[in-house]
Order: sequence, then C-alpha cells, then structure tokens
Amino acid sequence: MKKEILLATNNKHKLEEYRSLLFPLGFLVYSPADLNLDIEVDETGSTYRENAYLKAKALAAVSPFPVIADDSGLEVDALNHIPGVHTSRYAQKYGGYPQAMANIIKELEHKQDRSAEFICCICYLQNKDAKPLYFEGICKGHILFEPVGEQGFGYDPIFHCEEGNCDFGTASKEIKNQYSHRGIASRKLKLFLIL
Ligand code: ITT
Repeated sequence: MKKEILLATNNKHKLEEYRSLLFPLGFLVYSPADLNLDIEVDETGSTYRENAYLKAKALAAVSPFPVIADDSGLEVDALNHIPGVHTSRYAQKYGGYPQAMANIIKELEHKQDRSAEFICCICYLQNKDAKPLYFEGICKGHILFEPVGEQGFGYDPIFHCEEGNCDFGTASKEIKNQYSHRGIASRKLKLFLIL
C-alpha cells in the first residue's frame, strides 16, 4: 500500500517533480487542493529553511498526513547571490520570468563569472507537533547568454547544469531530476523515509 504525504505548495511544477521523484518509492504525493486545503503562507523568513518551515507548519496544522515543503531559489554568484531566497518575488518585481531572466542576463553582460546555483531546502514534518527535519540540495552551473528550450519552469531556460552537462530548458524531466537541487534534496529525504 502507498504511503501518503502532503506537499505544501501552490507550484504545480514542484508538485509534478515530487510526484515523479517519490511515487516510485511508494509515496502518494497530495497537493493542498487535492485535500481541499488552502495555502497562503507569508514567506517572511530570511533563509530557505525558515520559509520551508513556515510552509510546512501551516499545512501540518490541518493535514491528516505528514507534510513536506520546498523552499528554493537561484543564486547568481557575480550578482551577490541574488535573487536567492527572494527568487519568486524577483520574477514578480520584473513582471514575469522572461523579463526577470532577461534582466539577469543583462546584469551579467560585462561579468566574466557566470556561475550560479539552484538551492533547495525541504522541510519534513511528521505531524504538527513533530521536530522539523531538513534535507538540502545544491545544483551548480552557470547562466546562459540567452534562454533555451521550454522544459522545466521558472529560471530553467537560462541555467546550464555543470554535473549533468545539460541545459535545464531542454533536459528531459528524468535528467533534470537526476541532477537538480530538488533531485538531490529528495534523495536525502527518500533515504530517511524508507529507513
Ligand atoms: P511555493 O512557495 O508555493 O512552493 P513558489 O514557486 O513560490 O511555490 P518558492 O517560494 O520556493 O516557490 O520560490 C522558488 C522560486 O525559485 C520558484 O518560483 C522558481 O522561480 C525558482 N525555482 C525553484 N526551483 C526551480 C527549478 O527547479 N527550476 C527553475 N526555477 C526554480
């Protein structure tokens, strides 16, 4: 029988990625909408951990199942690691992902160093009173000179992944999951869940 888990997110791409990462291990991953739950959490933390905890805690208070939340972001080294923990808000500020990506490319125009990383922090709460557990993943790469492809979501079209030697904008779901920050963090979570 499958074990059930709730993913505290409104991001359908994250949901899809967690479903494909955890289903083969015997986990059914629900979204808040699947359980008729509403999630609007103010991400007031200053770290990925704090924000992941805020999201997990809000849902654990009303969830019949263990909860995971994912806070993630893109950090561009030569730009003082922006957008970082504000990655989602950065896109809103510039009027959408195409504009935000164009802005990052422009900011890097005269920089030699195009290195960047995607960061993912998962917070796991067994129930509302449980101690939070954290699982983290970092995916190193660099920012491309122009967006490519239509795979993935968010900032994927401008990210080249070093370890996989692939562009996330054109990589298949399987390849992205193998190398991504979320894939790395999920494999740590998986080890914990199956032990
Ligand atoms: P939830 O808080 O509801 O989970 P969100 O999209 O707001 O959804 P975050 O606060 O964690 O999630 O913001 C992370 C942002 O970082 C996300 O919106 C993307 O823009 C970007 N991001 C995270 N992982 C990414 C990935 O695998 N590929 C491309 N962009 C990613």
